[in-house]
Amino acid sequence: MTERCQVAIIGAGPAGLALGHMLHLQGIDSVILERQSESHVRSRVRAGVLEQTTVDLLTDIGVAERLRREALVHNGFYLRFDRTTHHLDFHRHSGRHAYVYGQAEVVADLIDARKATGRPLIFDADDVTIADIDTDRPVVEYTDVDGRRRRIEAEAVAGCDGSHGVSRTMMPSDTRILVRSHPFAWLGILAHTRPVTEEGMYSAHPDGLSVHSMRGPRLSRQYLQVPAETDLDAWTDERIWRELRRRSQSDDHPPLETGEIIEKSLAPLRSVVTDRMQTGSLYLLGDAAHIVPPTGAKGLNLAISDACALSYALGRRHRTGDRSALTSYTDTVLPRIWQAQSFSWRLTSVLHRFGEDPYDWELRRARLTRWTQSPSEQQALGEVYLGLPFPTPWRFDG
Ligand code: RFL
Ligand code: PHB
Repeated sequence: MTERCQVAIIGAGPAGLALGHMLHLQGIDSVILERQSESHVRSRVRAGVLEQTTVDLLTDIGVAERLRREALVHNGFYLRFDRTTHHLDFHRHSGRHAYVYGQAEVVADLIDARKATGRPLIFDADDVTIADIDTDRPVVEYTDVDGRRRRIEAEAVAGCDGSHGVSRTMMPSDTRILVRSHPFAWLGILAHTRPVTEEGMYSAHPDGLSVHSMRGPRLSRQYLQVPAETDLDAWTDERIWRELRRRSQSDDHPPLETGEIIEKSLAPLRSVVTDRMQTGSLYLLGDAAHIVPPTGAKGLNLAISDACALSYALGRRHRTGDRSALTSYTDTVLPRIWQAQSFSWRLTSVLHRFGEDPYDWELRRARLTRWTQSPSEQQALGEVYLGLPFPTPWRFDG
């Protein structure tokens, strides 16, 4: 059985769902295919910090009502080192904010918005394949929840299926994939405890980074830098709390509150950029094309920024037949992606422990000290943390 649509979107993460909504608002139809179940997608604990730029976009496309009510509004973040806590106030320089609102909530709001449009969002879509991307009639096939093979003929395919999806495997073999692996991972927890500071905190300890974020007044989200080959089972709750407490000790705040851990996960740190994000009628977005380490909280924001650029380009073709913005999609999005890579790498290299060398720690401490003392350094960090402008508007209004 063959269905037709303008855009086949693979993956119902932030990139795919946001793109689907922006296309809908421009009168472009799409089918979103998601491998996982709806409950799985709604409950995946991941990112939490949204740039002002992302929140402005979500507001503009009408999916930020709950976010505006429930998100925690932050001016910047805290840095802790040498047992001393410093606040970096980026809001002061720009009037802009960062918003703490879990990725699962963003995804839930986008799923609800999609359902309200009545356009197709298909969960449990197995064995997705993509063919004929060198034509204007690419074909996507999948097996539905009842085991039936389905076929969709589209005009474009949006690969929003993350770093383990099928879309990126369709890129030509000469596509350059630039990778930097880091020798550590983040062990993350969600716990019923009061966050240690009112805004998120990176604590740079000679023995490694700890990150203290939150999802609510009594719900903390915290991370520990651990070696890449860490076995999660070796980390009992007690060991996690001990290490979080040790790395975040200070002379100016009470010790960390401990409590029930309700989620535990391990995420390796990687930096990846596919420096060609399109081939024929296939376009890659978000984690399917690039990964940043979580330091700096850029991944979800970049996924939304790519969706915005592709929405504009598809809108332009739809309204005028002009393909120029589609042709230049990669060139349009890559500069902002590299700014995020650069920012994430900068934070990663200053905040993590890389080895035993005491010279290394002193260099990092010197950099951290500049960040806490220099308004111009803070302004520069804040420009990227709160979100550089998106490369294009989301809608073609010509
Ligand atoms: P996603 O969210 O991975 O969504 C891809 C979707 O595609 C589905 N899929 C398939 N569907 C059909 N067929 C297939 N063959 C498929 N293969 C996969 C998947 O099930 C999934 O639903 O990618 P997207 O949309 O590009 O979004 C990217 C973000 O999820 C990611 O960059 C962020 O989570 C990264 N990140 C953070 N980003 C931020 O902006 N702020 C943060 O505070 C932040 N913190 C984090 C993070 C990532 C972390 N981990 C888990 C690496 C903290 C952590 C610990
Ligand atoms: C989070 O709240 O999950 C979070 C905070 C800061 C980061 C990454 C993730 O750098």
